[in-house]
Amino acid sequence: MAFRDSFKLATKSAIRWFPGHMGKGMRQMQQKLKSVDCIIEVHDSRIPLTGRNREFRHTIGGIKPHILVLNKKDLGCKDKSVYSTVAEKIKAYENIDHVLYTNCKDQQCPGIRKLMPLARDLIVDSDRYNRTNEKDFCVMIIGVPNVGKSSLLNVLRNRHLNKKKATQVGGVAGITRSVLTKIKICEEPLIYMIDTPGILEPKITDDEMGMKLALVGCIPDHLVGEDLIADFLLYYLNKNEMFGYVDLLGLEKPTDHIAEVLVSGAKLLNKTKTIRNISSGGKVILPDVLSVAQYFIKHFRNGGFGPINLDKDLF
Ligand SMILES: Nc1nc2c(ncn2[C@@H]2O[C@H](COP(=O)(O)OP(=O)(O)OP(=O)(O)O)[C@@H](O)[C@H]2O)c(=O)[nH]1
Ligand SMILES: [Mg+2]
Repeated sequence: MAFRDSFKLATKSAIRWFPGHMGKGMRQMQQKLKSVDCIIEVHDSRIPLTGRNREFRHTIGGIKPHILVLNKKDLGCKDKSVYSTVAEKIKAYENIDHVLYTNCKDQQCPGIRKLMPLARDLIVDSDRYNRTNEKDFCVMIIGVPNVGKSSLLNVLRNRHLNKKKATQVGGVAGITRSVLTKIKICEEPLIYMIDTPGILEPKITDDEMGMKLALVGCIPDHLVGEDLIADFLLYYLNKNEMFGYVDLLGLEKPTDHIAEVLVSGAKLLNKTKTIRNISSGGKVILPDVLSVAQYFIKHFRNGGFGPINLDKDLF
């Protein structure tokens, strides 16, 4: 059976989610740069090459030591050889030498253990300009929404200081709304960290890039539409011959038609909604396709289809 080999949005409009707090956050981050020694950029390991905000490189990156943390590695690719291929590619294109993979749900994860010693070494070896005489180190965490920036700060603080959560975490994009005051992470050496709001590029013109960001949850679902995200997920699974959705949603065989998938899922999961027929006044029972789309997306985000590297084709 032939499946789609590319995904194009029906309307030409770019995916856009740049609420006021993002522009403000970017300005606040620039203002704080003077008191920062190192940048930790967090991104989702399921999309190591896609959707990283290029604005960061112009306004934030460049002169300070820069570590790229590819988080949620429990959901991304588990193949260690891919880790080094990704790191090499990023090094070649962007001049970022330090790439670590982390899982914030596991304090013992090697990437979490290595992160603070690496930041310390890079800061000690760097030119600290106006901060040469400061005894404490300051690290700023940046990245697109919902990749785990605040979770990383919390897990590091817990690991090094045995302290509870200091910054709010949540399953939807846009939890941290402003650049926070510095939070102590480590005593020896004294390291502070600044949490920041997730910031996307103002306009995402590449359809697949936008859909990958939406699928991993960097953009609120309702803005893109759960049906569209579900269709992109179906496109991706078929293209990569991952047919676990067939049983999950009660189909007989793979299909590239999202409506077929959602209606079948509604039947299997008994998800229906009752609406009133305006002309007859009677009740009509319809499949609740929206709630099946949400179920399908959630299954992917919980790792139900196994670890996935959505950027596989880009290597
Ligand atoms: N599976 C998994 N989930 C994670 C990991 N790190 C964070 N999360 C989850 O990802 C979601 C987003 O985490 P946050 O720490 O709020 O992300 P953020 O980057 O601060 O998000 P914004 O403040 O909205 O920009 C939460 O539901 C976390 O529990 C991880 O390593 N693995
Ligand atoms: Mg946050």
